[in-house]
Amino acid sequence: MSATEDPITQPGPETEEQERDHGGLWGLRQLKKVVAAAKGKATYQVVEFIKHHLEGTKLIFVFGRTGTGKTTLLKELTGMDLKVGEKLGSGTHHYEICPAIIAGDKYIFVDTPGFGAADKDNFETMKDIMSCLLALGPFVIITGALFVYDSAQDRLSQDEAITIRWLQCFCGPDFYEKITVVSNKWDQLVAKERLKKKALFEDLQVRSDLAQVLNPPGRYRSGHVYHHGIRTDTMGNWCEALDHEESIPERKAQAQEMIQKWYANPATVKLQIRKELDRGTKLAETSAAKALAAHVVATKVRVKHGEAIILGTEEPDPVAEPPVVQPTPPSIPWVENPESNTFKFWEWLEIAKQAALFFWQGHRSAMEQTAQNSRGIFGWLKVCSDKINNWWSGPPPNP
Ligand SMILES: Nc1nc2c(ncn2[C@@H]2O[C@H](COP(=O)(O)OP(=O)(O)OP(=O)(O)O)[C@@H](O)[C@H]2O)c(=O)[nH]1
Ligand SMILES: [Mg+2]
Repeated sequence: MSATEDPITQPGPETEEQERDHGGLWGLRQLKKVVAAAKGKATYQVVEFIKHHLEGTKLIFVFGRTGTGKTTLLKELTGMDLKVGEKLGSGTHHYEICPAIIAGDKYIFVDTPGFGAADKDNFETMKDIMSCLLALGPFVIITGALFVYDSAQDRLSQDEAITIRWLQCFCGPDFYEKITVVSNKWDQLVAKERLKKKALFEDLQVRSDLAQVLNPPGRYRSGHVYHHGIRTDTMGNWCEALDHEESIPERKAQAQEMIQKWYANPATVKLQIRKELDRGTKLAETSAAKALAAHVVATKVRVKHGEAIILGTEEPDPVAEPPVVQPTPPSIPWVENPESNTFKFWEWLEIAKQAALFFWQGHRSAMEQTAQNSRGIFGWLKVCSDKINNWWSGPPPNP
């Protein structure tokens, strides 16, 4: 093995603290230490390659109950030929990873399976999301989350309430402004029904678990609401719903405009879960984990001392107060063995490599052409040679 192929031991130019403020759970140095400890699994060039090609990429998570139209929305946003109505992935994780360039900026959308899936424990799903952040976090900017909601519904389901509560506790109130509630599928309703559901949805924004995100207490900035596929007049009044099969270009333009407006300039926010883990809280005892286990009717999420916490429904809301300034966290990894099998760190690092390779494909038109012919990153991989897929050392081979 040549010097340039040695496992990574050199730290980057950033200080550990700067790296940690990338928004993720840990910095590139910590990732490099883990990778270096697992000799042979990845080399300096692979990690540097990922770093180079994912630099500045904005990561956006997509949540929502099954069937709300997440995949369809990502298909419209990214131009990828994703398979609607069924899940892709490798069995163990039903994630769709969609890289895209929108107005010249690189994005990765992570379509999550969501909480409440019959075949998956919620805490396991949370660990998957943690693993995704461990592997991709040091390379990308954790930019936001979309919560997709089917407009035909009358209320949030229990699983949706859990997802929104979990999101609040996982990200913390400073991140609420990065959350967009996407109301969807308006074209499936006739005009009269649409008005009725619009009023119901407005009520939900005030009375359901969405209220804390959309109208947070104190100094916190509110999340956004985006009605997908609605044509409005210049005053913002609703005119008509755009058919999801016949008006794809207009729906795509709207969705991309929304992403540009709210996510093009991300301010890095430290995730609440990271603050909790940094001060030694066990993963299972974090507010996010508690949000998964808490009874939806008997509890609520409120903000206290700058963090989202679970309270009993009968408990009084905390008085709005300025957040406590966090002490500098110790520079320890948040978990002893992030590379152990309980976390899918290596799977996600592989995905980071694939996303980097995807962006490496060069200029935009070539990428879009590839995207049109592929079903997300997993589909795209199928069109790559084994040389690329097995590449873990030396310079990157041509795809
Ligand atoms: N009328 C209408 N149908 C839609 C819209 N978006 C999605 N659908 C349909 O709803 C069904 C589910 O869409 P998907 O995009 O697969 O939903 P999903 O949220 O990804 O579902 P899961 O992958 O199971 O979580 C499909 O039959 C879509 O064609 C929309 O805006 N309008
Ligand atoms: Mg889907």
